[in-house]
Amino acid sequence: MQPDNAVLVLFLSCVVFLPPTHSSSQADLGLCSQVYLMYQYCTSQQINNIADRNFESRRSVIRVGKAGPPGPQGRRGEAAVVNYTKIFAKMEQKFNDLKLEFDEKSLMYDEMVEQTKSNQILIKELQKNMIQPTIVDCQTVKPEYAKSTDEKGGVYDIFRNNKRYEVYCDLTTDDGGWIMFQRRQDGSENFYRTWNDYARGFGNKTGEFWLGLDALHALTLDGEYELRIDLLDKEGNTAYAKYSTFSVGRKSTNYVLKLGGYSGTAGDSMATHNGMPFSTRDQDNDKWGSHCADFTRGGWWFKSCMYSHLNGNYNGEGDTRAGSAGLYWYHWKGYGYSLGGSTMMFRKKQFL
Ligand SMILES: [Ca+2]
Repeated sequence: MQPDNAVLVLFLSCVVFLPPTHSSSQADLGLCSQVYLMYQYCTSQQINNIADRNFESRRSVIRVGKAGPPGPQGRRGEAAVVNYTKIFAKMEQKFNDLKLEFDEKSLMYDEMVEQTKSNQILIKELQKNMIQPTIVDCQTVKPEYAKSTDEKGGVYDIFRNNKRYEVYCDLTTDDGGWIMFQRRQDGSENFYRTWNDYARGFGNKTGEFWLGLDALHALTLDGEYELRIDLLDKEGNTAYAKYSTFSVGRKSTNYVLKLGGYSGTAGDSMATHNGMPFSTRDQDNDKWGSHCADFTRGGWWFKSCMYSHLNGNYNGEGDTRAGSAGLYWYHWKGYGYSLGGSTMMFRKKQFL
């Protein structure tokens, strides 16, 4: 039995069972009154104990009045109820602040990643620019620096005396390392050109082209070079001529040709041209009374006039007629046959 219930039983007992004598009844009723007050006190204490465990319910509880003992005093300046709404608001604000900070940091991270990528590209460019000037010919080119490639080689920049030359490198034929300076294959390029054109070069390095007499002189000036000429007829047959020495003189010599030491399968149709200056449609330096370059429609080291001429007119497919202006290599096909293609290239001699 709960204490407050025990007090209630005591109160009821004192009212029912006490003898109703006048002298003693008032004193007994006063006792009952005190017992009743004890019951009220116990009841109020029980209610307050429950309220202490629940702040919200505590607010709706009717507190004991002046008759009961005073309840616990709250702290000054603070609400009796915990303000969860305010706490949530502060937490939300803090969360938003952290999210903002995180977004800013993420943006900084992204910018750093982009900057790192740019720096890596810059470093590669710097390394390339530092390494490239040491590449002086097609024997030292690095595949990663190719501007374009095909099954035999590719287009590269090489450097000689601090000057850049864009060349096609044949990296396959006869152990590779060749700087190509002439290619004929389809008649797509006009070779009946002026002195300045032949001096500077023309055409497309991946197709038909002439590298240029200025470049030929600069690139064969120092050291010893060998020359290789590959020929293709209209039936798909090939032949080659190789010379163990090769150089082209300066402009003041009209780019005089020096070569010797023939070997190969095509026959030596260049020996006649050794020591001859270059001639073009607008500059006659040949030994003939007339104008070989004009007569044969192309620039060459003409004498009077030629046993070979690979810069003449290119006939269409299957057309081998030469006339006066075909692609000649006399010691392979004679004067009556115009070839289907040619390449001319040189490389520094290797001394083992
Ligand atoms: Ca002449």
